[in-house]
Amino acid sequence: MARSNGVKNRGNGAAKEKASNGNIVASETGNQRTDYSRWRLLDEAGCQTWHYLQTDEEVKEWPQTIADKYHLGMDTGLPNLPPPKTPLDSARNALSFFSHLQLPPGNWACEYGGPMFLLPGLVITWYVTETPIPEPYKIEIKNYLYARQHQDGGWGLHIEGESSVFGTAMNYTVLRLLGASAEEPRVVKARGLLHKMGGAVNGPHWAKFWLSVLGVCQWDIVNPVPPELWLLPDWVPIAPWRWWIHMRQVFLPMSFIYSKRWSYPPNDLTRQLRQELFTQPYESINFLSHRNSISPRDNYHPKLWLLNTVNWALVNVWNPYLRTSALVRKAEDWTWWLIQAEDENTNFSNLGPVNGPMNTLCCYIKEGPDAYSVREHRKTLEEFLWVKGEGMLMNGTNGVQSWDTSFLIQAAIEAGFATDPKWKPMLIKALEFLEDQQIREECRDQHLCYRQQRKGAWAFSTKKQGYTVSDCTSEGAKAVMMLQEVPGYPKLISDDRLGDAIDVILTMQNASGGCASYEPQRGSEYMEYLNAAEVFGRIMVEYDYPECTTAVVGALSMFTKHYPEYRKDEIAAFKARAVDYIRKAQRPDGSWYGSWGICFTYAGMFALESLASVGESYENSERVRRACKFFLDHQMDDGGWGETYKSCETGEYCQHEQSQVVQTAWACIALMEAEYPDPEPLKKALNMIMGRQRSNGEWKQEAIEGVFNKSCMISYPNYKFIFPIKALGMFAKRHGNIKLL
Ligand code: LAN
Repeated sequence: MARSNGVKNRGNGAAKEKASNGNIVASETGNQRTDYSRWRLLDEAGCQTWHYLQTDEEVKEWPQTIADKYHLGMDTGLPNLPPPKTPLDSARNALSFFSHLQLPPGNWACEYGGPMFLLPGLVITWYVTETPIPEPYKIEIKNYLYARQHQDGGWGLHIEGESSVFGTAMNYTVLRLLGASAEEPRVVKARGLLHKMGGAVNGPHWAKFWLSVLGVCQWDIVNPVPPELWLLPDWVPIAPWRWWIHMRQVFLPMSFIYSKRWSYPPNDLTRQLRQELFTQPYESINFLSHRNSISPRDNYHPKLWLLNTVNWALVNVWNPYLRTSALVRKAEDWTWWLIQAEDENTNFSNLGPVNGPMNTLCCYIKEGPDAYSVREHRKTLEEFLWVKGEGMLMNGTNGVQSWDTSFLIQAAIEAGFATDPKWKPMLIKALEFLEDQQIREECRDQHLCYRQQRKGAWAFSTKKQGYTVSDCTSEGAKAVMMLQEVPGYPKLISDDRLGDAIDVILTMQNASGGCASYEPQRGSEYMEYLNAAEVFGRIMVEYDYPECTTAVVGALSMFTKHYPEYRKDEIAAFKARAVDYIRKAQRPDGSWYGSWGICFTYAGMFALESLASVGESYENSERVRRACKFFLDHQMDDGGWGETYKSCETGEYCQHEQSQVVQTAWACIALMEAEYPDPEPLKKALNMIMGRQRSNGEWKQEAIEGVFNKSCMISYPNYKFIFPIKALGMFAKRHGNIKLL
């Protein structure tokens, strides 16, 4: 399909919502809007990109699908379904709706927004690399930012978070770079708030870094990011290869750019920004003195004395006196080698939405504007973009492909739908997708670039991105094993290939017995003393996660059932230690802290699944009874559960004012895994879930579901389909498909 993103006719500025061929119109709020009937989502083997069609011919040739319309917030025209009475009626209606959102390669997609610090990195990168930004993108990114602007005029770290300097300074900059006038009332309001918070000098490290790249701050304001650290021998306890992969892969290009002190040459617009972002004239600011200035709203994880001392020494002793040019060259050469390895191993997708733009900039600095690397980066950066009713945003990864597809398969099987001929084609397609997305070989120079074994793994998004995650591999393997067991389904993934997945999983255990995310823990948790990002917690190394550990336990248990002989003793020992970790991670009040979903509700569901896998239930385990009590103590009057994101920040359960469909489904699954004997709380909860279902089978979006690094929330919009289907299905299996509504 031809790709075309420019806009020929720049709207007439007068019409209301409907545009015929000019595409762009002004809405009632005065914003420009693109014509939503022209957006299309293209999914090529899981690589998802949005396209804005120019001509009526293109529109005719490439019709808009139901999935396009749904994601764009348009009317899907899907019919009303028979009103559900039983849990399976409700699950069937939900799957009926959700099946229309499956994309041609077999996967599901969705917005994966939430963080408000991602678009700025991308837009600044486009701007400083002089990458043309298509007009529809400019319009819809501005729309998104206006739609997400808080009452006070600012933006937070994530969509639900209170306004901060990070969110406000960066998104203000984006609006201006995309053409918003400094006099536009919403921009004026944002600037007012930013000034009230002390201006951009009070931003965290990453804000200072990006603004220095743009040439709006001076590099002196950025705390050191020395690439020399990459020259440390591997045995050194703080060597970067030991850090959590997201931190080291961001640190890598950041240190290269920092070392170059590269800034975009000033122009009229950036000179204006120099005056707008601060509370005093740019020329009078002593940038060096603001290295550690930070507003309290941004300072989630204040830097500790150790890091402040190290930074002082780097700025005052190391940089001026000891950092020889030979050392600089060596460090830059090695970081550049590692950057290229990352690009090559991910086909320029890169690990995530922060290092993607940064690596792009490194290639631009090193190889020039028209280099192959820069052109490839420009293409893959598109895969981070998403369009929804509110406008265009940047996703937290290049999609949720393998993860959501694995979960959907499992939920459908749980509800007994796999044997229904109606759903077979959909599930076979989903299986084909997972088959296509299993990673089949190791990376180039795996050990030199410190990559984890990955042959046989699944990534969270795509094989192209190519990073194994303990639970993504596990959920993928579970989905495949479960579906290939069902009579009538093809065996697309051989025993050997499942064995490869298990081999990867077996490399993932921490000394504690628990599992982390991308790799086992490689360094001490004391490394958090060197956490320089200020806005996030628990970022420096991998940790144990009950969620990831449970997925691994589940995959290993299922695998041994099918293949009892393969690495039998290792699997048994791994599992025993993993479940032991789950037991130890339980808090005295019966709960587990969740790191990837909000929060205790999410982790509790997983932990109880782990315990169930070794036969611990309400009847025979005090631990499980304690966990059930924790859940039941938090059930709300309407039968649901609701926990706010504050739980993740504070580490204490924070009650939401309103019950949430997704969390209620998680809690029901938890109680069922525990074999809680009384079905009444479950009936009440499922009754609430069914009551909120629309007549076409969908549920509407409620509060944000996911989290990372304790402080930043992220959306998992497909969870509102997947987990209710699973909970309703499990209930029917255990307590009968009885009338609930
Ligand atoms: C994700 C998304 C998926 C998530 C799960 C699989 C759910 C989890 O169980 C393991 C960790 C993982 C893979 C995960 C790690 C951190 C990610 C990649 C994210 C939360 C999505 C976005 C986030 C990434 C770090 C965002 C960029 C921000 C930085 C601080 C670099």
